Amino acid sequence: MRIDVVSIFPDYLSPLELSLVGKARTSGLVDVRVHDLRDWATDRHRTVDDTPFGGGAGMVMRPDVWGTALDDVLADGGHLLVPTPSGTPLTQRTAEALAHEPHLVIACGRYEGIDARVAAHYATRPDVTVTEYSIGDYVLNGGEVAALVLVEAVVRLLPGFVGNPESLVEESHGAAGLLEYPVYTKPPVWADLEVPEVLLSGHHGRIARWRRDEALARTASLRSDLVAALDVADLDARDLEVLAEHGWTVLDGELSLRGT
Ligand code: 6GU
Repeated sequence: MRIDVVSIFPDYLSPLELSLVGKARTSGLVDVRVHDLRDWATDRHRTVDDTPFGGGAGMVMRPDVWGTALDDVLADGGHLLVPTPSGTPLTQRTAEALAHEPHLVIACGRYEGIDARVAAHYATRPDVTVTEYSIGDYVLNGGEVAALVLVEAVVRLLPGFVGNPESLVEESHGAAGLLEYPVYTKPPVWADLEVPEVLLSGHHGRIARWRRDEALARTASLRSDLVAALDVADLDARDLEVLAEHGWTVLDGELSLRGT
């Protein structure tokens, strides 16, 4: 996979050299290239922004500078990703889909954002897909951190990245649609807190059931949106019992929360 990131703060993306993403780069799994948007500016001051038409606070990034930059990095097509708090939420499903693509380009905006014609223009190219995405309901100063988030979420899913592919299945927001169960290691007692006895029992069936109960209970407590999205066909009698303890019942084949 190839990933190009365009930013006016290329140093902000140096964490991509570190840790597992850095290892994936070294091993040739992914080719990450970080570009300075100002390299495509044409004036002496390397200007990339201007005042907004219609007035208002802040500066808007110019479409002409972005256009020459993106024409270069998207010369052979690709998936253009634009981090913005007004984009569609980035989910594990998005990351899984992007992990199958050969070429991602991330256009990091700063100031009040990028002139809206940039996304509109590239969306008309048959060899380019445009996705504006958000990493949550809060505002960042620019897209760089959101670009790091996307690269890490996608690169760890590339075949050959993780030693044990099973660790990808059970984790939070994996295929089961549940938050992860709590995990423990040695020592068995720490700060007067004991590791749940079942985990020391060696009964693999009981351990699996306990973990699923914990995942269901945690998801029911913290993320009713995830419970509502579960497929009842994937739930067994014990699953429904745990969910019932948190107020969920099946009504017309759908999970529904008591009092709603
Ligand atoms: Cl993707 N970009 C920016 N600038 N702010 C954000 C965001 C993205 N997601 C949440 N806040």
